[in-house]
Amino acid sequence: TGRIRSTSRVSPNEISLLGQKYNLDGTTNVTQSIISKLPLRLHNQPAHPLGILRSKIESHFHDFSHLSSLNPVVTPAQNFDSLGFPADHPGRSVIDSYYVNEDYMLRTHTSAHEVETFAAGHSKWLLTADVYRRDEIDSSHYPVFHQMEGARVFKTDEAAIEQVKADNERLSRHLDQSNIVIEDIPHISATNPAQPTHDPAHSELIALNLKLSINSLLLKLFGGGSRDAPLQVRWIEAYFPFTSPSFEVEILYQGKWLEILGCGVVQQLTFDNAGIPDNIGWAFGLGLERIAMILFGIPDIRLFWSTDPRFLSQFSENEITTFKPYSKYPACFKDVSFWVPETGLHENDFCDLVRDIAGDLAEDVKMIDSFTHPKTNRKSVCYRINYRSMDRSLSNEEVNDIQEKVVERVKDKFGAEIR
Ligand code: FA5
Ligand code: MG
Repeated sequence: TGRIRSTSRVSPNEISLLGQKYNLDGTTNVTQSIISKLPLRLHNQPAHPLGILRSKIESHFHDFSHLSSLNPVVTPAQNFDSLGFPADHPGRSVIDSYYVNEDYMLRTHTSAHEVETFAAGHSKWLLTADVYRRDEIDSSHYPVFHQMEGARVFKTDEAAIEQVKADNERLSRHLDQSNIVIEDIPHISATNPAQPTHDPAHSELIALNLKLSINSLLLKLFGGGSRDAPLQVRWIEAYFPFTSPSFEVEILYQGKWLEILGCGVVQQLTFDNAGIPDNIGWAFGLGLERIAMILFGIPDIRLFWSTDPRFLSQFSENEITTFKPYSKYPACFKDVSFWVPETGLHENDFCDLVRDIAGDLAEDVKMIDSFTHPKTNRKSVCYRINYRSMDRSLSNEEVNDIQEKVVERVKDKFGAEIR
């Protein structure tokens, strides 16, 4: 199927990731450009926007355990099964996730570490990590991004429940005094139910504790606004296999609602798998890039990976400052049209191929045309690739060279016929 195309093979059948060797097989779809990101851990750089944001969130949840640097190579059991994902969940496919081989993959979310973190005895914790998803190419999508998982567990005895109530009152008082407008939904409902093993009243208290904790974090990050322009937060019903009830949170930014995180009341299965069945609690997972792009005014997600001093020198530890864009270098558009092979060629496969060859020089990939021949039933597509460096001017020869390689690879790896 042409899925094995890593160039960092130690030997034809082996690959080394963070010092550990793995066998390759028919499932392997990690590319060299992805592998090169594994050691970078941007969230550990204190003067990088992602590191600054991470510290800011950690200082808000100052009495939580602050964890990071866990190995991104996990088992599908950790990433999916331990959290109750169904066997046929689309996220498991090689279309959406990066596999090292049949038995190992790159985590697609920080929730992959929930069970082990609860099992280690942490009852209030934050965990920051790089996560990997096969995706399209544009200014807000990158196949590696950073998430922060946060969770809190409570015992279910009377005294513990009283503590949740007290904590809820304390958090409510703080929020009542702030310029924040919250569009709320019921904590539990017929379509977003409490779990069968939970006392619905307990589930409501935990969901409220979650909402108050998140709302106060957002207030800390985005400020209270003014009386005329308060921070606007919206809670939406969501679905995750590993929480119920589940929510997504959006904030209003420049006239648009922007998804910040997913969260909910942790499924009993997670606690059972962690060996702490007699607990109830909440968890959230937020995307650091999304928030950092707003807070620092960073216009393109590729900039987080820049080592250009004109980018990095603009930031310092513990300070949220507005990014001043330096002049953009010219863009160069190249089109490629081909007949899609009978075995198919997913857009994610094409984007990965482009990234593997062009790296961060590919700013945007768009399908600009697609049609099916009425007689032969063959499908033809045309992709437009926008090449642009963030650090320098690209020469015509260089771009032509890259484009030629892309065309060759589409032919060789996928057997596509160029038009
Ligand atoms: C999750 O990943 C869940 N694990 C979150 C969760 C944790 C739910 C704990 C319940 C309990 P989701 O795929 O929606 O959910 O991603 C969570 C957040 O990551 C999003 O809200 C967004 O902020 C960020 N995110 C998702 N995809 C991308 C992307 N391609 N680029 C940048 N940020 C992204
Ligand atoms: Mg989502």
